[in-house]
Amino acid sequence: MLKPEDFYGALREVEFSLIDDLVKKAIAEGHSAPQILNEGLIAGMAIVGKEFKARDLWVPDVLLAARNMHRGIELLEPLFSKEGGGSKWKIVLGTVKGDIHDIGKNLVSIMMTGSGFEVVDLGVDVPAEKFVTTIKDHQPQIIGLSALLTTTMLEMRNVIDAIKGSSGDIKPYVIVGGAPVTEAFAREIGADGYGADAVSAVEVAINLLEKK
Ligand code: B12
Repeated sequence: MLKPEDFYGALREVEFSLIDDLVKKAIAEGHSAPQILNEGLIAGMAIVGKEFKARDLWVPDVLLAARNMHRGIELLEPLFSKEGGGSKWKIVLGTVKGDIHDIGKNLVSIMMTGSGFEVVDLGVDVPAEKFVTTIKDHQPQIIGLSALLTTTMLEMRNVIDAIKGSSGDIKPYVIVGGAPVTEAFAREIGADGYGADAVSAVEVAINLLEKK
């Protein structure tokens, strides 16, 4: 059993050595990458989130935890990625305008890549128009929008309206996610799919594409 408190401790460290050791040890002990991610890193980050909410931690602490989380994910990434094979589908991913949270989006990117998608990652704070121009340039089958704030989740509706209202011939499916987003909200704003985590993100995308 992995202990979330151990990962929490490593996420709070200034040095990378603790998170490196913990993730490498968990791999060596035979824990699977999804297990290390969910029971270790994400569970550890949930404690950081709780303390941040309770004001026991501050933005610099959370930034440090985010940096360490990225490091841990980097170590797991090779275990998720499949070798070879041309990409069958393309997804454009981005965190919407006003929002700079990217840990969840990056996990979705890793899982999509590992499942045979070519990923065009637009990063964070992405305006609606950027999604529209990228659809013209890259012709993806799926757009994935991420938002972590109750304020920026509303921006998802603008992006969906901009995509639907654009003049281009290509109208990709739009899937949405991020901690405050729900299935009901996704339906309300006209998204084609919602994923509660990175694994469901892939399942939702593939279900949409295969029903075509
Ligand atoms: C890390 C963090 C930060 C870091 C972000 C660093 C980074 N590079 O991402 C920093 C310090 C920068 C930050 C800043 C802020 N944050 Co912050 N942050 C968090 C924290 C602690 C963890 C988020 C996280 O990474 N979770 C782990 C990942 C793996 O989970 P996830 O993002 O939900 O992603 C999963 C799913 O949602 C899904 N998913 C995600 N994206 C997508 C996309 C698609 C298409 C699909 C299908 C699925 C999907 O799959 C992912 C993998 O399983 C949360 C607390 C929390 N409980 O969420 C607060 C939190 C989100 N932040 C919060 C706040 C308030 C802020 C600030 C406003 C603080 C401030 N006063 O400045 C700023 C806002 C900055 C901005 N404009 O965006 C609040 C939001 C409250 C609200 N109701 O809106 C939270 C909830 C903390 C709290 N409880 O108060 N934050």
